[in-house]
Amino acid sequence: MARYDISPSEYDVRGARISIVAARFNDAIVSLLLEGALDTLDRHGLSRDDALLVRVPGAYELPLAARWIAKGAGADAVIALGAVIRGDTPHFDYVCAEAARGIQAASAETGVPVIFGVLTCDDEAQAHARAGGEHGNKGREAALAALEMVSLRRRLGA
Ligand code: INI
Repeated sequence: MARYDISPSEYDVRGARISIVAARFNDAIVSLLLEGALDTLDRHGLSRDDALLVRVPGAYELPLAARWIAKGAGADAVIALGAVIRGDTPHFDYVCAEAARGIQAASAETGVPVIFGVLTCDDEAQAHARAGGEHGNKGREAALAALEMVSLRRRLGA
């Protein structure tokens, strides 16, 4: 049976062009996700000097910028990073829903993996716990997902 179950030690990402689009809203959290993602790319041999970093106002703007990058900038994968934290109004639900839906649509429409690295949390403590705290760093996990998808695409010849 042919197997396509690629572990980090088997990633094939030499020369991969990874772009990151990061929301500026909740920057204290997003910067931690960004550092986790960049450090993970470094550890897999991709220089942060070669990565494209684009900032947008908030998570709601991530999908459109990701689509622009995926279509125009020759990216092998785009990592979308943001942090949406629940407030007193339903605004949170709209921002989360559109970020998730739009990021999935950007992937489907362009064929470029667009990775969902957006925290959706009830409060800042939950966000910190997932941005280098007790639940790890979701920016790091998003970077690993991007590297795995690049590797999978190369192995499948897709
Ligand atoms: N954007 C975020 O990235 N996180 C949030 O928590 C957030 N909240 O809570 O409002 C948020 N709002 C801004 C939104 O993403 C857009 O930038 C704005 O609505 C302009 O389109």
